[in-house]
Amino acid sequence: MAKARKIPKIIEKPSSFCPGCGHGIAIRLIAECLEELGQDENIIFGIGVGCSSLLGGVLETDRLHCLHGRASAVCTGMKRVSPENIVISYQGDGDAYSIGLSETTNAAYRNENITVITVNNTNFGMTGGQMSSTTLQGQKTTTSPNGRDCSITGSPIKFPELVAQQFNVAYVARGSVTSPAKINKLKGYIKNALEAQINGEGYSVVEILSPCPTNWGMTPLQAFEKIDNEIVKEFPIGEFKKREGK
Ligand SMILES: Cc1ncc(C[n+]2csc(CCOP(=O)(O)OP(=O)(O)O)c2C)c(N)n1
Ligand code: SF4
Repeated sequence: MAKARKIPKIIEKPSSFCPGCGHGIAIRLIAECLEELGQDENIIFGIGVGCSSLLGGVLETDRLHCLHGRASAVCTGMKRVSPENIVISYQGDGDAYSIGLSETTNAAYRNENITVITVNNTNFGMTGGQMSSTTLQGQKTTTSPNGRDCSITGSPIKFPELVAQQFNVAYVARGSVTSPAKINKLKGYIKNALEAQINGEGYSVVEILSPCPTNWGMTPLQAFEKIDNEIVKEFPIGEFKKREGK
């Protein structure tokens, strides 16, 4: 009989995410990585506003719920005053790249020694599926009922690509949760990001392509297929900046 997987110690309660949501997988992976790196009692989360904020109900850990979009700035402060702690900013795409684009970008620009995990489900999930900076051209949302028109709204923001190409940071990757193989790869990315912080190498960011079946009006399976067939074409997965010497 297959051995049951051990639940990380800091996972305290079941999550309240919708069925098929990717946030739960992301949080589980972060908890596993923290435990395997011996950092699960040394972590402070800065948590964004949105479904990302439900992390606070799942993990028994130190955390600060931040004003909308400001988690990177809050994490910068926490890390600077308490450099021995591991600090993770956990945010959605709307929080990190729309409302908080300035704070998110400036922390990367300064190469702050923090780790930012952004869950990109191409919309504002918690408030009912409005268009965000990552919504695809033509994608219908509650605020783009005819499909996003990038000639008016600008094109989807590719934050990992921007940071990897323009800033002096330690580690940048984008992963997905749509298959066990991809989840394992993603776990490796999260671990790399945390190791970069532990070693004082500087800023690390991992974006996670994540389904939002509720607002996409799909079954969980259809939502996974949308990521694999459509979303990865706009947001390719992989490592965009590897750690030096790794
Ligand atoms: C200052 C402020 N503006 C707007 C809101 C409303 N609001 C709550 S969650 C949210 C969207 C979050 O979307 P995202 O970051 O993509 O996270 P998701 O829910 O998809 O995980 C918005 C606009 C708020 N709480 N505070
Ligand atoms: S609304 Fe979307 S992002 Fe929020 S919990 Fe449900 S599926 Fe997840």
